[in-house]
Amino acid sequence: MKIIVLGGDGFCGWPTSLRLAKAGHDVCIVDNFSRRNIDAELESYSVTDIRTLRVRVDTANSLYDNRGKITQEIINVAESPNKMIDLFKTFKPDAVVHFAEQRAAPYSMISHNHRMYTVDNNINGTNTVLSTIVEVDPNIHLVHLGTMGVYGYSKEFGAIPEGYLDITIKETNQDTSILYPTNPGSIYHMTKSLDQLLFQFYNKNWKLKITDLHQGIVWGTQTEETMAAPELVNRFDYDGVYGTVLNRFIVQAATGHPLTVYGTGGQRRAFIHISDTAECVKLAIENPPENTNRVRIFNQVSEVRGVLELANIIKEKYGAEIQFYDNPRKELAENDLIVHNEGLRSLGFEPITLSDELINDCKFIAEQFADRVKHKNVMNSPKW
Ligand code: USQ
Repeated sequence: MKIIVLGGDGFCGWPTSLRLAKAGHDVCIVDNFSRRNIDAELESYSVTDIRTLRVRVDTANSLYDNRGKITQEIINVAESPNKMIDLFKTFKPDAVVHFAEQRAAPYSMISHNHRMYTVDNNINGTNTVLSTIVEVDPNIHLVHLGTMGVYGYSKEFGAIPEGYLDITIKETNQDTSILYPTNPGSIYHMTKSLDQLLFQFYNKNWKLKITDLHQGIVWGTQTEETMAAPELVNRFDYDGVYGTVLNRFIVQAATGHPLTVYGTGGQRRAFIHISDTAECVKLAIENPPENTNRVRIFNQVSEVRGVLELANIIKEKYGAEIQFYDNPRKELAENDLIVHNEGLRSLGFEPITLSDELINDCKFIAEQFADRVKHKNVMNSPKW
């Protein structure tokens, strides 16, 4: 297949692009390096020494001789509707993967400018992709990286279904299913909730083929493909803005920082290893929806874990200390969470769950690059 990966230089986009190319698909990576620019803004860089996109792509192509070819285009998706149309007309994709959104909840809550940027970038970006598909070829399958955060994290309506909630309308006693009521906890998560409305409308009006993947918290850094050469190494964030909780705990253990549990650590969340991110996107692309009656929504998650539970695992393994901090976020201090993930499983997804080996691999990388970790960035989250 021919696949455009929007945001293909990022933490999830890069390993996914490699997985797709290795599977024989031609991949066009579109990126404007916004994530690398934010590194400079926050003065906080990936623990690993990531190479330029040019070097990454050339290295991958030299390894994948008889497989898919990777090309790159530097485009700001949200601001360049005409360039997007030209690209789609020349590349003629069968599928588009949309990772090109600002993805950190804390970043979206720093200031007025950060709220504006996150909404402008994410909503315009998604609308541009959808409108480009309408204009060029409505048969293109759009695979979007959504988030578990659109549901909120509660058992208010029971176990979290895959996008749609079965309800009975009291007045008519009629059974139906509705888009799950959204309950975002940050401006970032709110943009992914708004994305859902855009998808519903474009699907209703133009019958677009859309898969929205509500992903949990990604942990880990390397995949089989990014390990194939040092030039392919994936990024690894540990700071209080972009670092996700388990990766932060692993870097903290590797650098002698106490494990930073926010509040009581009673928050339960869905987790997925970075290798499964790539695998699930590949499965969604290779198995497009059978019809366009509605947007297809899958929960892209492997397992549910508690924050304190994870801290205790890292503490036991590496003898780290746990420190409790006032939670900088407005979120439930404690919650229960059950999440359905049968959709991707029915396509062959076999979740990689937390294992000593994978945690050790991750810690090994953190130790290797420990001198790149800036302690002042560990607790730089804004409060909201
Ligand atoms: N937390 C701590 N200590 C830390 C960092 C985080 O206790 O040092 C807690 C937070 O308070 C929160 C939980 O860990 O309860 C998860 O925080 P996180 O920063 O790992 O993840 P989050 O902000 O939810 O965002 C991440 C990704 C985002 C994705 C989302 C999936 O950055 O792109 O959409 O995970 S989900 O959380 O399932 O909505």
